[in-house]
Amino acid sequence: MLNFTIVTLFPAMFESPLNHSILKKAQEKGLISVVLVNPRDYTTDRHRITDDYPYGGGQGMVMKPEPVVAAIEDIKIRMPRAKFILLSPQGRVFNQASAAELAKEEELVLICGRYEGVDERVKDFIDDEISIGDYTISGGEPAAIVVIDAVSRLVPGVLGNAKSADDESFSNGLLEYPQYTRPEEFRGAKVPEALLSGDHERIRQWRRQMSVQQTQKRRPDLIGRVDLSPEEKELICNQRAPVYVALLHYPVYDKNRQIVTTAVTNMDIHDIARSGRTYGIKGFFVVIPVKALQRLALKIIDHWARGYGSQYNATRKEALALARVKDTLDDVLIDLEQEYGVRPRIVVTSARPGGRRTSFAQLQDMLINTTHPFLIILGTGWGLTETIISQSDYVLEALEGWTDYNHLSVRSAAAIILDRLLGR
Ligand code: 9D3
Repeated sequence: MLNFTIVTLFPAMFESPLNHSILKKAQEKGLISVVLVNPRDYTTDRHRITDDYPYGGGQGMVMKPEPVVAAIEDIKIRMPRAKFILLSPQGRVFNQASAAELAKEEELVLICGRYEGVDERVKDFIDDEISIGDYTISGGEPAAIVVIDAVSRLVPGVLGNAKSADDESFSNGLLEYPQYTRPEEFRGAKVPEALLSGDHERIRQWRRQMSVQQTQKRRPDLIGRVDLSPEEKELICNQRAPVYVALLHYPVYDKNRQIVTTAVTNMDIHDIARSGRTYGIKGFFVVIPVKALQRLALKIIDHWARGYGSQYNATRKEALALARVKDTLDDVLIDLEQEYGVRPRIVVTSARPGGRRTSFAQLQDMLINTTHPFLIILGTGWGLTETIISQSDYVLEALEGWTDYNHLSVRSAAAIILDRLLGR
């Protein structure tokens, strides 16, 4: 049994939502109960005033503390164990886990704010503050209804046994699979064949695959927290754009903004290859026009990918097998164009401020919704030249801490960029 007490200036707003369907039945069965309390009944002035002007000026009105705190204190006498929750845009965002926490309580008091908010000192009389999401609604009442609905569903007996089990199976963190009912064909759109097969194992697999695919496509923010099988992870990897990384040793700036060629380093090649393999990139190009340095790069790669080192360390072999050496960026583009039949989208990184930047979130979205190849170009030395940057399709936002020091090594930057774009 869970009792909700709602503190609201507009009790009538709750009449209809509480008197339909599941919430109505839950009350009839005595599994939940709802009591409405109006702070206006706790005013002491002739006009029963509940709001006032904000100190310091500004738009609108603020809920006065006296009536709402009087209501809270009165409720507390009757229900000493109740949990007091203020619904407000400043609260922590409500989700299924918060609903599950609240469903363990016996007495919940939901306080609905109105106007531009409640006097800050009311917060000394509450246990928690909840928002239902990042958008503006006119008051706490619709939010309280959302909380009551989500919490009540988790009270034992409110849903039928079958339905609860059903809900349970979807709290696996994935979006639900697509549902179909009759007719078998509607305006030319057929029900997927797997669902008509009668083969329960096949139906289960189809539903799971659709759940994973839908979640990856529409809610990439959720997919990282889900336990996936190796096959499911591979499905996700193969669904997104093929990503390549190029480490450019020419043309790049030196300290004095002169265009130079930088030296190949053992550690950059190893570490970027290993990061690349970890995050599932398709290839890693080391771009260096100087023949002697090319030979050095090839020697490092071949030793580990094909030579003695490949027998000595199999995981290193797997990473360095991604690496290829190229004379110029154009050679990389020609290679990829040959493989995919289209010019790859070019992404550059630049530590220098200014210009139009693509955010990591934007680029992450682009990688999910396309099969077009992407090439991320990393500069060595003091960074990529303006000419290279002007050839790119996207300039990624700079990596920044909260200090004015910004000297990441290219291999550290590579790891951070790959994690943000391709990490779970
Ligand atoms: C101009 C600043 N606004 C704050 C974001 C003022 C304001 C707008 C709307 C102050 C209060 C409200 C009323 N909203 C709620 O009381 C509320 C709410 C919400 O607006 N969004 C998400 N969850 C909630 S819970 C309560």
